[in-house]
Amino acid sequence: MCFYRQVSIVVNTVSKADSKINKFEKLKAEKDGLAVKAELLKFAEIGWEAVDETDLTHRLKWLGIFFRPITPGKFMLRLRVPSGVLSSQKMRVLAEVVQRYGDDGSADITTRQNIQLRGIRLEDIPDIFQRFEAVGLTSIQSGMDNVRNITGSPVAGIDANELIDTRGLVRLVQDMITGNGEGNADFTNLPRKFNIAIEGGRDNSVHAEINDIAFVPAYREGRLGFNVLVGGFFSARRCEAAIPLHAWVAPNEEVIDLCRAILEVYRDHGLRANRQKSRLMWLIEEWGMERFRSEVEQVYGRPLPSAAPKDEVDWDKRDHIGIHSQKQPGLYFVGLHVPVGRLSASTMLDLARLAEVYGDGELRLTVEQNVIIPHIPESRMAALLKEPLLETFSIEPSPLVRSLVSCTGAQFCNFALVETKQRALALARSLDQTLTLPRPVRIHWTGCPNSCGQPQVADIGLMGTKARKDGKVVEGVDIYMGGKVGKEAQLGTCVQKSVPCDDLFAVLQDLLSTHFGATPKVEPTLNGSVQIETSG
Ligand code: SRM
Ligand code: SF4
Repeated sequence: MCFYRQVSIVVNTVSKADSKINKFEKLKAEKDGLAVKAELLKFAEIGWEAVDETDLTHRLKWLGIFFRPITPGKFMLRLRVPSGVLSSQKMRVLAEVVQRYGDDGSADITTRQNIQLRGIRLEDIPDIFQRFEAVGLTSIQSGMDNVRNITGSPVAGIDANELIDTRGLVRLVQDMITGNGEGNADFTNLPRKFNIAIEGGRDNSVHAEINDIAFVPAYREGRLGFNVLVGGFFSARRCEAAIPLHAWVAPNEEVIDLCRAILEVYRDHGLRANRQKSRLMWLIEEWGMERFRSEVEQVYGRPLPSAAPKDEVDWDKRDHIGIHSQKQPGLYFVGLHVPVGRLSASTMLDLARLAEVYGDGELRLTVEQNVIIPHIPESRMAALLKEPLLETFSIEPSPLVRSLVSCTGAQFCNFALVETKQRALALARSLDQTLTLPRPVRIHWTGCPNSCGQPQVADIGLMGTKARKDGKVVEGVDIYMGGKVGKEAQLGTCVQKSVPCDDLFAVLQDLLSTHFGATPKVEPTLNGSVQIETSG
């Protein structure tokens, strides 16, 4: 498999459903995004400043290469990590890639249990891609109008209570969509981005319902397979949970065929005039579910069995932090908390080492931006727990830090209206110092209404916006509440608008006390009396 192999580019026909097309449709029609694959060596030679602007800022995203206007010349590279499963060998390669950029090099675990590298220089990409290929890593089709990293339970294959081990299926669906990582021009011109989740556990640990296609485990006539949901998405304009396709598929090639059929229907008929109305749900609504299902069935080439009467998602969601026994007797998985998903070269190298020394060399990423080390024998546990990395990536973080999720925010993302990661962490730590919580409260930060940090699935979601304070425009948030995950999942809604970030400590203290039973921490003083901590 040579990365520089020329792929045949098919410019897909623009939807017949609407004649007007937007500027993104034009740029795709002029030249398919995947075409830049054959030009990488040239780009590396001429330098990013000389690359055609549309190639630089848009088409390179088809290869997972993101120009960052905030740090010009230092690119972000978005991988694909199906089900979040990563070998230590792959982690080491990723670490070595960012290591060469010193302080500019870092990585983030994303809300799609994926990895993004930072500080990357365009001139290094051909070499980086060769190193990726050698260990089976790919970043292909991970941005723009492509299918994003496909999520699955992070404890697939090791969870004693799992129903279906979805790792193989997730991998096969990725291979189908990406042409085994080489690039597949059949699916490089979708009307918009597209998300797929295949859940095999009882707790819906990947928020399947917020994906364009979601497979959730369900028994039909005594046979275990998946009920299928479609059309879930978040966008600045609108957020919807996925709705039933009224179909059931067996956990085999039917999943791959159905994904292909839905993608083809979406590619050929999805709405392309208005980018704010291009996600799959808009097509489903325009057609109605009956027609959508029947069009999918035609491409699928056989009748789709009706859905099972109920699905098997009947647990509350778990966060996987801490020590858990595996279904394999005598083995454990340990969930390490990675504060807001941020990794450095040295922590990545350390993770790779720990996976090899204590486990079998495997790592798993979660949509909460954390890491799991599986396959640890009981006899190795005590030594693992003494490793210095566990002081940074704790197995028992304080309650609010534990459940914290944050999107990239203003440090690297030019859509951001606020800085997120550092602020999120500082605030959660301060609140943890002053409050006692009877149960974990999941706080998700997202820097703008695009909702990459999924504030709508959180107990408390904070979405960056502009606010006013003392007559000045300042960084602020809209506050979401009521997001429920796992069984009976539901999306949270906005309860308070434009709260200045500087006021958030007090506002969150109040929300946590009123809605989540938080009480002030009582600190003993030197003279033996008690004092109540009220600020942090
Ligand atoms: Fe996202 C665009 C980061 C998950 C909805 N997202 C972006 C861009 C590419 C914008 C840009 O070019 O700067 C951000 C890159 C910033 C950077 O430098 O990191 C970005 N999105 C992320 C990540 C890294 C957030 C994180 O910190 O984890 C996540 C990467 C996932 C991955 O591995 O592929 C990420 N983005 C999501 C999710 C959550 C999910 O998939 O579960 C959503 C909402 C769900 C959905 O898409 O339905 C999400 N991102 C968006 C949108 C709004 C899409 C829409 O239909 O309008 C945009 C803007 C766009 O596509 O036009 C966007
Ligand atoms: Fe950027 Fe907005 Fe997504 Fe955060 S939510 S990563 S600020 S696009």
